[in-house]
Amino acid sequence: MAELVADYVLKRLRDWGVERIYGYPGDGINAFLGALDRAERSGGPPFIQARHEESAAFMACGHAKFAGPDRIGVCMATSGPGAVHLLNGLYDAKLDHAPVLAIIGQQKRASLGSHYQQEIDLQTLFADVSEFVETCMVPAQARHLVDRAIRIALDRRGVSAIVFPNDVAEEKAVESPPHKHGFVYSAVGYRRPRVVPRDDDVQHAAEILNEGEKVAILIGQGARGAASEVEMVAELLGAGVAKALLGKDVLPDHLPYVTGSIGLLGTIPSHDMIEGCDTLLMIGTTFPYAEFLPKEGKARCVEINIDASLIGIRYASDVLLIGDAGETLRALVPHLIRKTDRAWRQTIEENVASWWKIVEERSHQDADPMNPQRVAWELSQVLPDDAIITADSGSSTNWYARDVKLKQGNLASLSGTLATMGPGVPYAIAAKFAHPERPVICFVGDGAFQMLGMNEMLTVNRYMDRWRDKRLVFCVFNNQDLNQVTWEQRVIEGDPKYPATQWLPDFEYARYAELCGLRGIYCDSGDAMRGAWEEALSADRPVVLEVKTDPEVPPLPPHITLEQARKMAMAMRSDPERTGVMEKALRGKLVEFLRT
Ligand SMILES: Cc1ncc(C[n+]2csc(CCOP(=O)(O)OP(=O)(O)O)c2C)c(N)n1
Ligand SMILES: [Mg+2]
Repeated sequence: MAELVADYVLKRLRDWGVERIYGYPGDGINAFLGALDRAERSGGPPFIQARHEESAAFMACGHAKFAGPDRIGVCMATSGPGAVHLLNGLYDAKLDHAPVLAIIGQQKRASLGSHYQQEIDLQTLFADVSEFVETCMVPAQARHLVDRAIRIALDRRGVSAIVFPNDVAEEKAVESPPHKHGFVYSAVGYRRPRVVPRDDDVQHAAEILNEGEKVAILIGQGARGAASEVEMVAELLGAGVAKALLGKDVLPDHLPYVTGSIGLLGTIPSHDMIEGCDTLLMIGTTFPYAEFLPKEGKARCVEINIDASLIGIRYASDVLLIGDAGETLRALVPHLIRKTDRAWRQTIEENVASWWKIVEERSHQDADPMNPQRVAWELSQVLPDDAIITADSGSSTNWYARDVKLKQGNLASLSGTLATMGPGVPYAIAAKFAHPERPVICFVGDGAFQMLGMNEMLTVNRYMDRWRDKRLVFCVFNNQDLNQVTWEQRVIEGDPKYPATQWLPDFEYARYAELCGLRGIYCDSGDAMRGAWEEALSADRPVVLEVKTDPEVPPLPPHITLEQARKMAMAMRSDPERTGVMEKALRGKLVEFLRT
């Protein structure tokens, strides 16, 4: 049989080093399904069937985040409904700057514009989410569309989408178009260029950093790969390092001057460092909440970002260094003078040490039946060095951000910018495919698990034989509540918890896991939590670790403003959980005051 466009596209993806395609079938991609079958005998890429196209897109995004620098995640869906389902996962990739290629089916060319079944204007639908979107109308287009889509997604760290009407995908491939006017010949390949700022700007940045007496560093995911340079600069400047959510795994939490997360999900030492600094060095971050940065004019600021569109957008920085983090810091180091007065750094280290004691004490406070912070704390005690951690969006994101103590070698991510519910489980599955020899741990709320995660346990069952090392743990926080929002209602709106919107149906997740052929472990006691983690991390198959946690333990921001306290008091007038909430909020805060 002659090679079809669909076969050719898969071959081109192989040439690009694409490892697998996450997706879900439909008649818009029928030609690809046959081609995937044939490709299995010639080296793939293999098709991994998710339970929902949104999950498939999250998996592609997870692949891009965990597989290594400049590796693209690929997802595939059918026309109409399949395409629409992909969108949220693709937006997650767009907003977190993860390179993803979406291959989407379309109805036959002749039917387009006729209000045909499953006909959606895909070019328009994907225009906003994509850096590059194009419809393949004739076979000779396929080669350059694949090449450009992947190169653009990698270079711009975003989403590319190619739409294939099914009848084009099943035509005979044209690998090398005729050498005639109107035809083009594209190439495979992408290597990220070195991007370094100008010498005089580096010099200017060094002057500002040398003049600072209290330097704070804030890193984001753009600092990934530059850990040793960040450490060197922090040492020279006598600075502490705070981490935006997506930068959590850039530096280990065991370093004494790493103050941890920042912002609403932040730590006290990060908050105090930013409040007290006179100079700020921001590296590869677009941390959104500018109110957690110094007041304008209060600190001088040097910022490094590889992307000019993402620099100078949160603080009126004095020097904007457009460049790769590692390269730029290496250029900066020879100009930096080691600070001889280490008092600022010492204060930061003391605050960090005292913070970890607060975290430990808060996590051990009684709750009914279990304090969710204990789940994170005990994980930190047994976390394998090579573990990959994913988190969903919810109250457990707080515990992930603040309480989990990452080690050198851990990888970790979540939906940092879209902050969508749903990606925790699919990210973990993609991480396991990308690194089958490493343990993978997912933090997910019961709401998110019910929304999308539960279904994917069937996917885990289907593919777990492919992973030699079976350690894959889905830690489900069963609090029967959309807890993060419940707390936002209380603290931001001053409204009591409204069970009609917030309460979740109870469900036995550990038993469900067994039904899915996985291991189910249930834990509702803080003292049993370490044992539960150890059991989960040594199981002979993937595990759902259901933790029954107390929704009344507040995911407190580092400092409550007067306004927040006022709103909270208002909410408490008629909150159904008023007694427990007041008591537990107060106890959590007391630990902090007793320490400081
Ligand atoms: C797709 C989507 N829908 C709604 C939200 C708003 N939201 C943010 S956190 C949250 C609660 C999540 O509940 P759950 O997964 O049970 O975690 P919990 O906060 O209870 O720990 C909601 C509804 C969102 N971020 N994404
Ligand atoms: Mg919940």
